[in-house]
Amino acid sequence: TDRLELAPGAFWYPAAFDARAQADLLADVRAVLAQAPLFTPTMPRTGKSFSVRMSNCGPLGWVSDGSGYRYQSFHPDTRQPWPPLPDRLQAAYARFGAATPAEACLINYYAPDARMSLHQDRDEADLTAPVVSLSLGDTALFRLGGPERGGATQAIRLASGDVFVLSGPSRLAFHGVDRILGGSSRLLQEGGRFNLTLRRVSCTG
Ligand code: MD3
Ligand code: FE
Repeated sequence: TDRLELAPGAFWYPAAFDARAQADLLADVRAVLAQAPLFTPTMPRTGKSFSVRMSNCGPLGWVSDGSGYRYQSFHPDTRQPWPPLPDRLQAAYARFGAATPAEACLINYYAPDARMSLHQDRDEADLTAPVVSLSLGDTALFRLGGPERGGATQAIRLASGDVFVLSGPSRLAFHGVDRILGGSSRLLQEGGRFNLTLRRVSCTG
């Protein structure tokens, strides 16, 4: 698998998963969503809805609502525990460099008009473990910055089957999704894009 280091600790693996592997990963996503449907997160304080819809699997899941951002063990709407993390996703986390098991897989769904503004991921107690991101469906115009808001950024097209790994000095890099290239993939019959991020949350691995 090709590996491009875009910044220290930020690795892009274009086409890491072939069409068959993408279909298998998508089947895992569909099975999770049958148990834990996509929810619409809202911003702390303002209550404004995200354009991205989300779900999770694994012991912990990331949520956002009027009270803040956090990891919790249950779905914010159904109040049911998150479904288990599928073996194939746990294997992907190990394959792309993690030394401890993932505790959370955040599933982001982008309709073609969804985006995600520039942010840092810092709700995890363990900031030493990598975040491993898998893209399925339409291509995203992803933006990677540095550790400070307002610094230089680079734009990357993340396509279906691509993997992105954030570790070490890039773990606290600013990043976001400028837009989705609607109709760029036929993997999802409904269109749009799934992004899966596999994460360690707690420090006791
Ligand atoms: C850089 N997701 O879920 S994935 C997120 O495409 C998130 O859905 C985007 O940002 C998406 O928080 C980007 C690539 C990614 C994931 C985590 C990172 C880049 C990152 C953590 C630190 C720095
Ligand atoms: Fe993020």
